[in-house]
Amino acid sequence: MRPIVTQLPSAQDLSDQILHHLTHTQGRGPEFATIFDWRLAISYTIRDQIVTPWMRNHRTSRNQGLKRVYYLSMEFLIGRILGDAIINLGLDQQMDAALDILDLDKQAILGDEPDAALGNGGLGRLAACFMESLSTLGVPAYGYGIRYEHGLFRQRFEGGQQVEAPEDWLNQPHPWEFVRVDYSYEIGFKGHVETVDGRTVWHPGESVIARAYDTPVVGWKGRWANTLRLWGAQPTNLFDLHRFNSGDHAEAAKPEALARTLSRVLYPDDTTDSGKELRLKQEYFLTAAALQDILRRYMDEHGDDLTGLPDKVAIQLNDTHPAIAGPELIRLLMDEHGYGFPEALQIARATLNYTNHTLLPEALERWSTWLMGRVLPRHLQIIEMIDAEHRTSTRRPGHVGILKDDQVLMGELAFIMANKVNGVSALHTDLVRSTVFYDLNKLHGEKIVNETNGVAPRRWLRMSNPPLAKLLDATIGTEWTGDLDQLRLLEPHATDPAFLDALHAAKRQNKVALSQGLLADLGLKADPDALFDVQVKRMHEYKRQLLNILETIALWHRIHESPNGDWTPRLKIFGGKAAPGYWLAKSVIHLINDVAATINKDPVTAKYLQIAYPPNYNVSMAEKLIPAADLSEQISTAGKEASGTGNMKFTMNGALTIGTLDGANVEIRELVGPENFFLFGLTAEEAAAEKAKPGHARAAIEKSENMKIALQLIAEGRFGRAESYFSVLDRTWNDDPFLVASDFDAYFDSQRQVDAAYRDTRDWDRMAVLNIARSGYFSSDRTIRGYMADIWHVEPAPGL
Ligand code: TH1
Repeated sequence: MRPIVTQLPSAQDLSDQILHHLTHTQGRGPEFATIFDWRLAISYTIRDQIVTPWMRNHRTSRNQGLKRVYYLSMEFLIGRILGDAIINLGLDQQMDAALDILDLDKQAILGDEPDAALGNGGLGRLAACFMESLSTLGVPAYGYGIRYEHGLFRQRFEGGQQVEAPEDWLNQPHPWEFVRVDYSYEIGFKGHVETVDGRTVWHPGESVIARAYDTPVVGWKGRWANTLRLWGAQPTNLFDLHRFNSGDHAEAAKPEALARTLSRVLYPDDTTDSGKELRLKQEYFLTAAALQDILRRYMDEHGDDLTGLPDKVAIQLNDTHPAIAGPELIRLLMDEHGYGFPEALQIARATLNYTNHTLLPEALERWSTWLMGRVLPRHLQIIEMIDAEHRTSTRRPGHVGILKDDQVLMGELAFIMANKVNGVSALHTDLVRSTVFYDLNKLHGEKIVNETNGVAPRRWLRMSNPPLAKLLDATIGTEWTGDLDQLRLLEPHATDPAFLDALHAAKRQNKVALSQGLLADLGLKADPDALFDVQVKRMHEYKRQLLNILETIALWHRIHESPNGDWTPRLKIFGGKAAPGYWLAKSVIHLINDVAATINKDPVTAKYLQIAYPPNYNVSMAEKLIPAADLSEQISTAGKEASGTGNMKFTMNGALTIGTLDGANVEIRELVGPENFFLFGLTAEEAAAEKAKPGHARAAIEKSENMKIALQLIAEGRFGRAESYFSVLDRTWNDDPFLVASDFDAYFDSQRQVDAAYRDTRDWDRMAVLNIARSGYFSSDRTIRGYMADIWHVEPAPGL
């Protein structure tokens, strides 16, 4: 293939184009332009640079009939786009110079972009990193999701308690999307099913239009760009004028009301199934629109014979949320294209794959057959056929199946319909085999594979940590950005004092910047030389923010006992949202804020201990906090965190981890070396055994002086009225399902080892270098290569 010579625009070109867009797209002269106007002009200028490879790649895939990957996900937690696009296009220096010419403040411009928060946490952010890596590797791919008008809610604290406010990123023009009015599909719900001449026809009782909104996703060096296609709901044209004229306005507006609610808001539950009818409709809306689009494109390119579908199409289901894809694809093949059930089943099975992201029972989706039959009557019939076929073909009637106790088990459905099923870390995949899918794994031994998660180094290192990126470039060259294994070249520098000084200075620069932000936003005066100890993630009992805050209280008490002791100064940083209905998680937020209020104003301990809990943790905040962290808290109850991806970002940015043997922590520890990782706590196996012991909580608390003190201080009302956290205290004493008490002393002791280690600055920095140098495995490029080889059987486009 002819190499594509792309001339990068100069700073002057960029500034000319920005002024052009400011005038001709924004309709504003420079003298009246706001930050917003400038940001849009700059975004259009950068977008122009992406559109060229995007269209070229599109043609290549089509003309050469390349196999494509389709990633179906209810969540894409994208964050801001502009800064990442500039980096990926390799235009950062030119853009800096262009902004100098125009006398604009880059941080103010980038900071003006709202986060696209179309996801809850790790699962949605993983989908976004995967889209970037697919483009970086030049794999033809589409991401399919929902264009939620309101992303994840905004979090405020009032009296220390979480208050939710709607998020409205689409209240202002979004410069990155292209509306495709011509790609619109009708999506039906409810109604009845009829058989005419042996052919089944579903007559939906209501319907909406799914309209495509495309965002280009550009990869490293701008060589390839894929499409994130988000579906927005539009009312069908069935507006009932007759009804309206006869005065029945409510009834006439129904199609509009359904359309408005479908893509209105993201469900704010992370790792919990809400079981609501609207959620099932959203899942079907995404899936049905995506499948119609995939089949249309396939038939355009390869004709009407759909038996070849698996050769050109690999579909990945991001958890069970789009698992209705199995029945829907069979329905399309049978009812719309005339295939028989066995053939349709075979085609669908060869095309679909399923990623499991959690073992938590509350996250495993199940729908009552009643609801499924009402919303998707034809699909319930097909699910019954799949279930019956599976029971017969595996000769295990009544053993393992999709339908159980009048419920449709979506995990079982996804598993049975998938060619490959994958877990997201080595430990998690083992547990998938031995627990949730124990029976199915015995029947289909080859189906389950592991693909350990990863994160995009362009966003999570080069973009978010300029001081470190610059040091890496100067030390090992720039190739690490597209080939993260090259970080290995740093290892010899771990003993080089000059390099260690430079690394220390880079980290300190990030800590100073963060301190300035904390002062401005929270009025907190942080000492940049204190140990920055960070736990940022969704608030959930299994993630054990409670363990962290109880340890903080116990430490505070110990410092009080000997205020002239030689304590290591620490800033404890928390960040994260609780699902609005998750009362226990919300009372942990309340507790952390109350403890922070008390400890931060204590003059006796002020030098040694501070707590910061900035509200509204999101992707953009992660980009500031992670590069400034010394210590990464990954302290979930072993066996509960499927993988974690924040843990990888911290390691890459030179934080050391204090953590349990859970999820990808296991692999992080093996790779960076056990001597460079602070391990504590029960293993998954030990934890399961401990939980089974009656009275384990009380027994563990009785044994731990430090835990008792912490609980007692709370109960005494030292941080606020004890009644506020009664449910948390009661659960800890009497149930403690996530073993905070059993792991408390081990955690406390491990933290004291952290204190000691941090005082030896040289050695700490040496360990940080080794963490960075050995983190290359956690690039999502490596993960995507794994999916390509083991699951999708696709190649990059020729020449990439
Ligand atoms: C998360 C897992 O909890 C986390 O361990 C993992 O790193 C991440 O997925 C990516 O693999 C999950 N998020 C959700 C969200 C919902 C349902 C299940 C999960 S599992 C809504």
